[in-house]
Amino acid sequence: MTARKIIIDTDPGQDDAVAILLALASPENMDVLGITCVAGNVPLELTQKNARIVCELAGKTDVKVFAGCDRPLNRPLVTAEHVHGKTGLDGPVLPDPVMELTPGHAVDFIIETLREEAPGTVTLCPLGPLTNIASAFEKAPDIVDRVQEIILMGGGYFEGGNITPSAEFNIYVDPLAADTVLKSGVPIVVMPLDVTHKALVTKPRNDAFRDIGTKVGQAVAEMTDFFERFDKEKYGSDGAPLHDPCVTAYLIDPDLFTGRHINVQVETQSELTMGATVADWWRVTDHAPNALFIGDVDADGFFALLTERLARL
Ligand SMILES: [Ca+2]
Repeated sequence: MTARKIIIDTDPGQDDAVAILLALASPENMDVLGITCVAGNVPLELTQKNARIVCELAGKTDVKVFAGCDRPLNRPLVTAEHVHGKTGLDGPVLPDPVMELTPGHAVDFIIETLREEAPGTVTLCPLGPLTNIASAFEKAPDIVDRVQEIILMGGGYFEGGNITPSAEFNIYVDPLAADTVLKSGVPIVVMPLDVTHKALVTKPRNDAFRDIGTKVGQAVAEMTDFFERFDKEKYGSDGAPLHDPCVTAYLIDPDLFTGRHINVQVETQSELTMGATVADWWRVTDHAPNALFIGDVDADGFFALLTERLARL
């Protein structure tokens, strides 16, 4: 199997950081063409900086990191410092990045890359609001058919929402962008809260990160420690869900996950349910499937993979 060419579109975020580290630790599975940053968990100024901090933590300073959209398509930006801390990457003390942003706009990088690479060979991995991806599709409709697959973290159905009662954060921040992506016709895999809430960082799993005994293992343990404080209080669960790494883990071992090919649509009108992902899990309509909506994960297998790969960095 050859490594899949991917673009990681992200708003780091501790769980984004772990997803990026997993990708950078797995060159046989993923060739990271670039990391494109978007406003989400924290403003763009911080997400683009955090992405570079994470690359430096991994010792991969040659990765291209681009800044992208600083606000959603048609709504004011909503951020999540209450979860991720003021910097977005609270927890470990990590140095400011020395590596610089790659010149150019993230949206243009996505467009140019899809035009340059052979059709059907580039996979997009959005880990935040879908503003950059939707903007690229709108600016250059010719690239849509050239995308191999989109594997995204976002949405929720049985688990409801985590920013409003009915909406998951990434989709809520830019519902119009999510709508554009889900209607694009590109093959899509969705990692909703329904699956990420099963990928919980329990104490033994957190200890396993720390026991790797490296700078990366220590930093990951401290990041998950940080946002566990919030999630335990909120959900009373055993630990915090590690949302975004589900995306990059899927590229390594899709058999860890199970889901259904179904129709998924986004609410873009109602303020009450704005950003809700209406998933036809029970196939009660004849709306054509547009996504593989993941519902379950082999959590022990997922954390074993994560720990093994992070130990490489
Ligand atoms: Ca994220």
